[in-house]
Amino acid sequence: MITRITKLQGLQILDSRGRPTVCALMELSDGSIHKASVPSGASTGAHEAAELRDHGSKFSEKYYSGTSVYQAISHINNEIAPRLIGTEPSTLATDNLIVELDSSLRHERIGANATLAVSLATAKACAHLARLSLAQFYQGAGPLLIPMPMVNILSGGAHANGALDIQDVLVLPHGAKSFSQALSWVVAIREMAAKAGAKKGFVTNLVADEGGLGIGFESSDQACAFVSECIESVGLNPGVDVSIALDIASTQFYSDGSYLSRNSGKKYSPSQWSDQLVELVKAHPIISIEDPFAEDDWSSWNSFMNEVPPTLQVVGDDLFTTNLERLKKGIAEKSANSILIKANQNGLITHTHEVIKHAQNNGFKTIVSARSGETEDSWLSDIATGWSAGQIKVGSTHGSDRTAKWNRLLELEATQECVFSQPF
Ligand code: 2PG
Ligand code: MG
Repeated sequence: MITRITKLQGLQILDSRGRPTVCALMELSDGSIHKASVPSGASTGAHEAAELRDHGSKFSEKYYSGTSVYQAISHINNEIAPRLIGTEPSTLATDNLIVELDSSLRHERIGANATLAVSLATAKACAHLARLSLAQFYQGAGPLLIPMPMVNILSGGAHANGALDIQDVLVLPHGAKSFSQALSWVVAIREMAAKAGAKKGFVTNLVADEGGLGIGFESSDQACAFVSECIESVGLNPGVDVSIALDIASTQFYSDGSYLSRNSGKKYSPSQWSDQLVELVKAHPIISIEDPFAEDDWSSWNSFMNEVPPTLQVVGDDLFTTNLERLKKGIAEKSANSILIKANQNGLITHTHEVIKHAQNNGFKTIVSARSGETEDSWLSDIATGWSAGQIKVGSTHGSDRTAKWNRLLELEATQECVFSQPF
């Protein structure tokens, strides 16, 4: 007997920053219900799919300062649901329908928050019908590849009120033999950072959006040296067991062709900024650097790639915005060697899957990433695993919006046949 969609409902819920976001509930004729919630960014790229918020519309809810998502929800309930009810769940059919209803690349009219919620709820319903977890549904036969965690220790930029120019100082525990061991190392480093930071007189009991410490170091150099010390203080070897990853998120401080450092108070031309970063990478055990240049400063990306060792992971986040055309340009121009994959930058799960496959087929490393505004939903861990991403970035180890993802990976590792990714 064919199982059909009997109900699809959008609703407004809250994300980890206390802002409204979209959740979709899909009910099937076998009585099962599949729920998916979408995240939201702060350092968003100009080329991302467009979230629909109610600012200035008749839907706008005063106490949410225009950030409510009632229009997006009404699009789910009044436009998408009537077309999907009675059909068999299929991710391709759902995503094709959405494209038919809103052909704009950024899903401006329906809202990428609405489109992704429905797309993901459909994927969960399909996995259920196949009697598989979402990870296995995408993986097919064979052991699951549990991704290497990239974990936030220090936060700056838009996530911590500009405590540091750069947005994140993260760690990659690439010497670990299992995901659970990797996570235990990172928890120890995060605890050590709080203790050592307090000893140096910093306030460390306030955490940033993603659970990292918003310590106001004077420079990126100081912040990297501090994280290296913390790695050593817990008995691990920087550069061997655990290395540093940076998310510069430089679009945030790029203006009129220059990079403006709040830390140094200086203005850098792209080539001076590149020199700064090359020095930083040389001085510390850094193996990954994300968004070193602004989202449309393409030529600087390519020059930087020629300057740094090929072993350095150079990651495009705002540069690519999980968009196939931008990725193709980046591959052709040798702008980067890795891509951050965020489903809500794209808006549809099948299209996001195409982007990651294209990146992998072209030798790029891939990192599936959460957003700074998250929910307790853990689909991210399943898709990172099922799509063999190799790496996952979720923020820090604090906050149940973050631990939901880590805990889901611990569960997969403990209960399924798995191998732990070794991308470095
Ligand atoms: C990023 C993300 C996650 P946001 O820049 O990589 O850290 O931040 O969700 O604010 O874009
Ligand atoms: Mg980023």
